[in-house]
Amino acid sequence: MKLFSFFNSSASYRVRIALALKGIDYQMEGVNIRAGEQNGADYLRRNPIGLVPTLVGDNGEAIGQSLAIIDYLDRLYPDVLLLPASGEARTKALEIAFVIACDIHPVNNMRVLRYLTDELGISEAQKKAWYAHWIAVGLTAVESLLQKAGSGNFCIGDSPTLADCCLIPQWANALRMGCDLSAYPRCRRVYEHCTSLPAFASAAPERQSDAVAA
Ligand SMILES: N[C@@H](CCC(=O)N[C@@H](CS)C(=O)NCC(=O)O)C(=O)O
Repeated sequence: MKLFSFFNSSASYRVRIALALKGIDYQMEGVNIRAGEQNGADYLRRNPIGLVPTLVGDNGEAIGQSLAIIDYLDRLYPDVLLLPASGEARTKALEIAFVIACDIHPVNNMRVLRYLTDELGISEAQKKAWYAHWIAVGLTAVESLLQKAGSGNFCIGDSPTLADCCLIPQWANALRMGCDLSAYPRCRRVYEHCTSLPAFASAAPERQSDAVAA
């Protein structure tokens, strides 16, 4: 398997966590999204939306969208299931994952932020305020879902799920962007516990071979 990813991309980080939790060996090829490599013809042939990550499976098929990739990995490697097979835990894991992947992440994606600054002319301070605003709206919801789920070291239950694969990268990004995260103690506990585990630690941006200075 080959993962096309960027070290600082939170969607790539979700997939790296899943691969590490399942103990899957894979090759990594860096796609420098700051330099626009995600919009090159070669990359677009594999992933027409022009975003990372893309996973090329052992059969040569390219899959885009981090949540679809994790679902694919769950089908192929079901020993460690990240999307619980059934019941309330599955629904709760999807709900948290979707708040992060569908509601928080898209409005704070690099191309959206660049459009705001480069095309609409907002200032760096306004961009930071935009980012922090959507983080606050989204993490307030996640914190409340964690409370409902009775979270502890993980978002749901006693083992990692898709929800943790999404929360850890989103929290790491918010930290990097200097957001005030004091109002989300349940999220913080999950982040601190998960990042202390070897699989999560090995997926961290600074541990990737394509990591470059900001
Ligand atoms: N829904 C996509 C989101 C992918 C995504 O937005 N990736 C970002 C990095 S985290 C990206 O490639 N950004 C490049 C850009 O904004 O041009 C997924 O889950 O894979």
